[in-house]
Amino acid sequence: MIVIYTDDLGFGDISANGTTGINTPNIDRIAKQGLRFTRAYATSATCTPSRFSLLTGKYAWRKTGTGIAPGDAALLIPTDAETLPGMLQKAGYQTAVVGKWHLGLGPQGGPDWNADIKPGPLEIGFNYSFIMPATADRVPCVYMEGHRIVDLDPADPIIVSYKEKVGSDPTGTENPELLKMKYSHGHDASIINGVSRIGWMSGGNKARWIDEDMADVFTSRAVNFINKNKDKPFFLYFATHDIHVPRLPNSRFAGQSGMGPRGDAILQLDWTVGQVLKTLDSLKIANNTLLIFSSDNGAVIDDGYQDQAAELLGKHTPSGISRGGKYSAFEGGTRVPLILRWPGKIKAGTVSDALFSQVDFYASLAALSGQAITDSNAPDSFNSLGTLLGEGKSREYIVQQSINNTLGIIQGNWKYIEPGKGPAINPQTKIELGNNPQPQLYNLKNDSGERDNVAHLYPKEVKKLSDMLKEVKEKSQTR
Ligand code: NG6
Ligand code: CA
Repeated sequence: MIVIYTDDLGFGDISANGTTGINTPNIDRIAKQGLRFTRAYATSATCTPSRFSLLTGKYAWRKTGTGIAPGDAALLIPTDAETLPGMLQKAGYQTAVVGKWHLGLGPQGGPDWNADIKPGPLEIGFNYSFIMPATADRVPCVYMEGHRIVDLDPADPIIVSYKEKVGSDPTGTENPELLKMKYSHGHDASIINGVSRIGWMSGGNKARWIDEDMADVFTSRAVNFINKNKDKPFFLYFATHDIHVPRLPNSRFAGQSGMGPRGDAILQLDWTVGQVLKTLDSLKIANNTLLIFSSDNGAVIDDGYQDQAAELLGKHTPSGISRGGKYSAFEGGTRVPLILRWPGKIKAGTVSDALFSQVDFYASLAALSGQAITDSNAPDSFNSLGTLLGEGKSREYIVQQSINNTLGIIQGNWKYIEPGKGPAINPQTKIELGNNPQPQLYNLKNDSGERDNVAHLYPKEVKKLSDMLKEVKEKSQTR
């Protein structure tokens, strides 16, 4: 099994979903040979909580501290509960994470970057781990393999702070003339590889990554893992950096999309997917490998760097027909691409309009590998294996979480958004966040763009959905 989990890729960012402004032939090939979903959801409109839910089968909003994690956060996933990779390990799978982590590392108080960094992926069920600790726009800008930072020179130890400047490296605020890509908001601290980041770091000079090589580095580690494990059951959680900021694709892709770095990053992502497909073909294991392609949250245009994403967007619609984007309680926050391929098991070239939530991967893959889930684990994960294989049955309801922890619930074509605190629009990203002090109700069938709040016309529907949401929140387990 392989899960390619992309970052900030919107529903409308791939040609498989009908976009014409950009061509993603490799991603489209998964769809041609498999099943494409139109109503699949990440649990949250940001990265950390979506990943938390994916790996634990639990809504992240049940646990405090699972919002967007700083780069020096402690491990957010408890080591004493079973996880998705841990469950698959028990089923005899070799498990790996390659790419973006962003779920914290180390004990309370955060990691000591210069020693063994644990607990982390290896303590929650992965046999192999090659990760960036948080995001590419957060320090420390280094890779980690297992418990250690790759290429760390003990004579040049790493210091990281999210409170104040450490060391004497230049920063975005002090030395903007050193920047190859300027920030638009936030991202004004330590400069690494000509780009200022969130947070400060010093030391670890030999270990620092080159953003332009990142897709190559992660792809080679993912391909190596597949090669090494081709004869055994394996689970690869391949969490790409693309298309998150800072968008600095390799020179092979720079300038190729006509949409600037954001579009070029999509082409680089498509190349990455192509390398995985090629590897499965050449090893002749495509037919017995379930391949899942999705994203952790919806699209964002300006996420903090002046990379011309807005200026060069043209007619491209990253969120497709949905309103809002990353961070939002509107559909653009969590309705994401989902495509599965499993030749012989999933019918080629099919499309499903069934409701699916990523929180269900856990129980669905448990069912697939014959594992029972004990009661306290994966409390919100339902076995939706049939849906994933194309039988078309919708999840009973979908719960969505915005950056402001405003929750929405979808049942059938109705969507309810609870009264939310927080701005209606984020002034920096310009994204409509879906916060409204009044209840909101939309009929997604007639009004997929959530333009017409009909809460006042259907008070019974509002009551039904708000009661359902209340029950989901009050219970500690929905499964
Ligand atoms: C925000 C960052 C944004 C991005 C996001 C996390 C600022 C102003 N914005 O706080 O750039 O890093 O966090 O994205 O700093 S996520 O996809 O990992 O959730
Ligand atoms: Ca993300």
